[in-house]
Amino acid sequence: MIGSYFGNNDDRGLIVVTGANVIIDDCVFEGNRSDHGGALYIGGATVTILDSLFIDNQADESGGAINVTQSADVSVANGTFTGNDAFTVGGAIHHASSTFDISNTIVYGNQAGFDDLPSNSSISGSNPVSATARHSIIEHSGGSGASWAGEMNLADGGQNLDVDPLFLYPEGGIYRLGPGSPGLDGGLNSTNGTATDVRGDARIAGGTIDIGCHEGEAARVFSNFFPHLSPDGDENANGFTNLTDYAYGYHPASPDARPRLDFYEEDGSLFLRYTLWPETADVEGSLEKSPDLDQWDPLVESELSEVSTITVAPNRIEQTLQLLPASLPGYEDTIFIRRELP
Ligand SMILES: [Ca+2]
Ligand SMILES: [Ca+2]
Repeated sequence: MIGSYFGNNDDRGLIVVTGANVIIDDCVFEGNRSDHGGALYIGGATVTILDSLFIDNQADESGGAINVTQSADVSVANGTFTGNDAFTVGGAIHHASSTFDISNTIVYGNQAGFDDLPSNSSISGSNPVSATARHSIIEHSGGSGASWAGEMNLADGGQNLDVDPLFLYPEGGIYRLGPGSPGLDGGLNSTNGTATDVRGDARIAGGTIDIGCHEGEAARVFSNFFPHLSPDGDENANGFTNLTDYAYGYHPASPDARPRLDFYEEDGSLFLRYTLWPETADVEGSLEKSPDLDQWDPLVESELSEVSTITVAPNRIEQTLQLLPASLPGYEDTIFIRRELP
């Protein structure tokens, strides 16, 4: 089974039972719900899961995304599990009396009702035939070594981390690895022989496979945040392009987007204030000055002083800059400021 989408099923995405031998590759399981294993119930079968994404699945009992049981033999390589929820244990995965191997996989941001053990929100297990995790980011696992959460009944195969994977834009459903993600080049090449990741890009970049279903660092640019929107479109019909809304820290589909550059005077000083997404690589925008709206020159660093940068919403910061008039000869009477976007 390659490149399928299983979404919003009220009675789970897929059931694999005794005798079956299945490969699941480049699949997305989203928003499925069942009693055991919101997306997948694997009873006694041999199943290999590769480069697949499990988001927002829900189990009324154990295994928010996957339930592995009845002497099944399951291996997961380069999975990404987030937003899954189990009523009891195994927010992402529950394994019982089975062989279970997990590698190069992200389990982060899942929930379980039985939260007496923090690891229950990620993975729970009982009576394994054999179960091992390696080269994975598993929230509440403690990471490889002495702090490893043994109650998962999952052997520590080494190189496991308990850290934020730094998804690019999880609030917007973008689970690619952002700049500086610990998942970059964190995997073990030998556990996954596929040619492509879940998006169809080359599975190994930079010589070492990444952790999770996506390969490669996703730069903080418009096309990665909003892959389905054209920069020149106007999704929210506010008169500004999608790229301009984004450049001013707004979601292009938000009806409240009001891109603007505030320019104001206080105590005899001049200030500029605008919002933007932090650390974006494409819309820093250059500030320009003009005495007459005709001739425009760049505002250079010595003419500006950063007053403050504050976070005003998820993925949105507000920056205030002071203009230093002493260094702006020729602009004593009038100055026009604009922010040029690329
Ligand atoms: Ca890589
Ligand atoms: Ca717009």
